[in-house]
Amino acid sequence: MQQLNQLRQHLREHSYRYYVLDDPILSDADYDALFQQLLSLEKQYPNMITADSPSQRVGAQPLAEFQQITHRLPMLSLDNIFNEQGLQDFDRRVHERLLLAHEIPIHYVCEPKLDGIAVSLIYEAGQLVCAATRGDGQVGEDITQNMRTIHSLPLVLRGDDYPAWLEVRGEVFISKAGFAALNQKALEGGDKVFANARNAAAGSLRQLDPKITAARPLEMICYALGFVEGAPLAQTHSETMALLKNWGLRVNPISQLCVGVIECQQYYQKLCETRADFPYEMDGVVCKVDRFVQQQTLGFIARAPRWAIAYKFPAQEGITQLERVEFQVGRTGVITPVARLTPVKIGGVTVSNATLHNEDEITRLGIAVGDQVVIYRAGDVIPKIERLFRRGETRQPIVFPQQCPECHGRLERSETEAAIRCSAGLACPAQLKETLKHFASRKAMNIDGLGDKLIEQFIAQGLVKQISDLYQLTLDQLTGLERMAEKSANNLLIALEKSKTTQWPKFLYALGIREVGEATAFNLAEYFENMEALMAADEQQLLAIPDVGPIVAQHILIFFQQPQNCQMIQQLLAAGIRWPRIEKTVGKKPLQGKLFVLTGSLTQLTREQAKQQLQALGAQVSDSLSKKNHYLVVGENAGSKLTKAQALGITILTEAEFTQLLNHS
Ligand code: 5U1
Repeated sequence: MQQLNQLRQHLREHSYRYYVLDDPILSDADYDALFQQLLSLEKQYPNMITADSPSQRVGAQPLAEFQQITHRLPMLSLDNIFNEQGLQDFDRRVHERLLLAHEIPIHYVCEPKLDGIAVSLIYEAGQLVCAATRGDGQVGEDITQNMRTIHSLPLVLRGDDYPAWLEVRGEVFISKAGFAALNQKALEGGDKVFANARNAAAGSLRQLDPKITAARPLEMICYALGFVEGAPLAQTHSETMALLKNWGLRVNPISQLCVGVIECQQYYQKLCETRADFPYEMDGVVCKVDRFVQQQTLGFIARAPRWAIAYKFPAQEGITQLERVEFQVGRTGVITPVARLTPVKIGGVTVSNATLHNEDEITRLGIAVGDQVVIYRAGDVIPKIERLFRRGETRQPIVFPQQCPECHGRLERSETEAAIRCSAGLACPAQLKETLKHFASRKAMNIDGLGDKLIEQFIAQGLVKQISDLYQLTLDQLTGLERMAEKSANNLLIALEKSKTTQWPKFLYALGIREVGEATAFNLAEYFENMEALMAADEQQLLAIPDVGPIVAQHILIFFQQPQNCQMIQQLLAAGIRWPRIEKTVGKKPLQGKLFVLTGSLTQLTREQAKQQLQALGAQVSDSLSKKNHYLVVGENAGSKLTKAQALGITILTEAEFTQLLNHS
């Protein structure tokens, strides 16, 4: 046993030197020989195999599905800036919020923003016990089995000074070389190639069989802590990164402490010029306020922190020929011209399609088929045609269709927007297909296994003419389809059944109301307790909801005025779709009878949200302070109420204490 443990420890140390310190002292062959030694010893003594052994990276069993994981702290995204002015503005806002004079430079840490997938890792007692995707920021998917296959990720932390419960966040990615090799292998095997390294990384993490993931060249670099139990580990981000590195986690060696915004700009400039020399794709620089007390004071806005920003690299350009233009019909019937291009490599990615947005855009660009055009690509954004580069020798004008290219329905041009739409609604197979795709998507009803090809077959065979038909599908119908074995058909029926138990905001989002994205659906669901209340809402009520402006309100009103939409909702509910009722006012009310006053500005919630949450817990919120009050919640720049509350002996809560109270009530 001792020999086994020593061998494992050696292997871990060599991995650490190789992946984290970038300073190996063993050749690959020597490392392999050690690893083989471990395998043969473990074969001899199988009952001595431990889950944290370097040999146990690939789990034995594929999963049936990914479990959901609720993050103990939300996984935030970052706001973007695109130029030096944006950086200056960010720095000014930081100074203002910290009440610091502009001359006092802030300590920032700058690091590359990798173009990958954000992941959370949990180490309990130093053992990797859980890994999850970001998901919607609140709830992600359990990808522990897959993350264990990443060799640069320690299954056990080094040392003994780590906290009992440690959450670490970072980016999973595939290097440029790894991506090229992966696509080469796919080509040789006759498989589909990946469009870019980010998609390849995302697809690799979403494999139910960890053996597939293990064959993908995934890497991870850590960049933040999540929830940590116990006393703060350090005072700054840079100290924290040093701790993570000591514990065996890979952090970015080129991150840099920058004193003041000028140094941040210099860092950005240098990285922008040299980014092609790095082994992985990056799409910008992340600038973070280094000191945690300052981060805390700055707080968050919506889903992004005020103490960090993503400073994106400029888009990359390339020149190629416009071969033809096709017209696609979207979920809401909008006809979008799509340019088919002679494939061209831009920033390491092959681009062969670009959006042309609408008819006005084609006119503005003045382009024709056969022209040489300049393509613009910015990170994840769909490439677009920037401008005409050179007219082709033979040119064919781009002619916008007079009727829907899919169903030959009548086209309508709206008075308020440049879009042209097919008027056929769900009678148009393209709109039906996109509607079903949206309905089944992960953030909506999350119907596993209901992919594009299957939806196309349903529509072609006339099995699904409207959303609710999905829930009437039978095993016989499914097994009659191309490439649909009984097992897959059964799995789909199970997934459909499972999707019937959903959540109110998800169902609302799944309905596909124009301009109602995930966040708006969430806000609507917070405000309107049920479908009846939402359907009965008037414009004024809708406008009171965060995120809902006059246009969105109109779309919601129009949606519910259309009888076919109301009928669709009825049919879906009749099919058994349901969600747990969120009890707002009945049941346990832990703050019943408590009288609160809020003062100053809160960073994590708006006043209104704080008020609503308190009311939901049974508390009352008043504007003026008297001795009847139990609590005063103090945000930033609190005024005279604070002194008055102190004089009256009222309990004063900081924002952090208030958040804790809400979370634990
Ligand atoms: N390098 C780096 N990337 N990145 C992405 N740092 C970093 N921090 C992030 C994200 C989303 O979020 C912070 C709010 C922790």
